[in-house]
Amino acid sequence: MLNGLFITLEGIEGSGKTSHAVTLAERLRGQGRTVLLTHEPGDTRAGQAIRAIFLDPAVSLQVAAELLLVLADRAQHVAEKLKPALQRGEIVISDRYADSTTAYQGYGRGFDLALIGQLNRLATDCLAPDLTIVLDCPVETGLARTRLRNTAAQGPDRFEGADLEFHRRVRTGFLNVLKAEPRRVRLVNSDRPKEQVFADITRFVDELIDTRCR
Ligand code: Z5A
Repeated sequence: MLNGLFITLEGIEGSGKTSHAVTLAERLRGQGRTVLLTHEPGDTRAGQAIRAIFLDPAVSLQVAAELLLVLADRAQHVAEKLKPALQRGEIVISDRYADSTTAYQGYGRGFDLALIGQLNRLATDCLAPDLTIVLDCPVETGLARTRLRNTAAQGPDRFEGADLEFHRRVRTGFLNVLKAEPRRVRLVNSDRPKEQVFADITRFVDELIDTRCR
């Protein structure tokens, strides 16, 4: 039995998922709640090895191989981290999850969406988030933010190096996920100051907690 709450943050690169996931976890912990802050790909031992191959632009990957790698990471993540934390009654915040596969490998790479849906059900063992927040901004804004960060650290990964059209298709993918599941998925405009973005995120999370704790 899963007693916890499962929240995912999704969106294009540089939309602010990681920053806001950290701030959200801090806020909830400050309220005395137990929170697992996690991410995909790469938050298990197997996942770290998968992530290294998955993101390395020097490693040539067929689209099917890219898809199967990220699904393998997810299957391990669900079994090792997500389900145990939810069974313990914790709040789980995952920086990316199954909707990223729909957006990147489906809309971005053009892989069959129905098949991705089936494979996602296999990889997740049918574990769906209680709430998904899609942080949305123009791709130019998101990529400019990540480029700023990359110059100081390292070069672009497999996805950051893709062309603008790819990133636009990914953004459309996330917006279509929202249209398909408006009860689970909420949109937040992240092309605004961080404080305003975070205020919207907390409103949706507080609504979820209020509904569940009633
Ligand atoms: N991928 C996939 O293809 N299929 C899948 O199923 C899954 C993933 C699960 C993982 O990369 C890659 O894997 C990802 C998709 C693919 N593509 N790429 N690259 P990752 O984990 O390394 O990175 P990411 O998930 O794309 O996140 P990111 O690039 O770190 O972006 P972010 O988390 O959305 O943004 P951030 O780190 O919070 O912010 C980036 C910078 O912008 C940072 O300096 C912030 O301080 C700044 N920022 C954030 N918000 C604002 C606002 N509102 N104003 C100004 N500045 C801001």
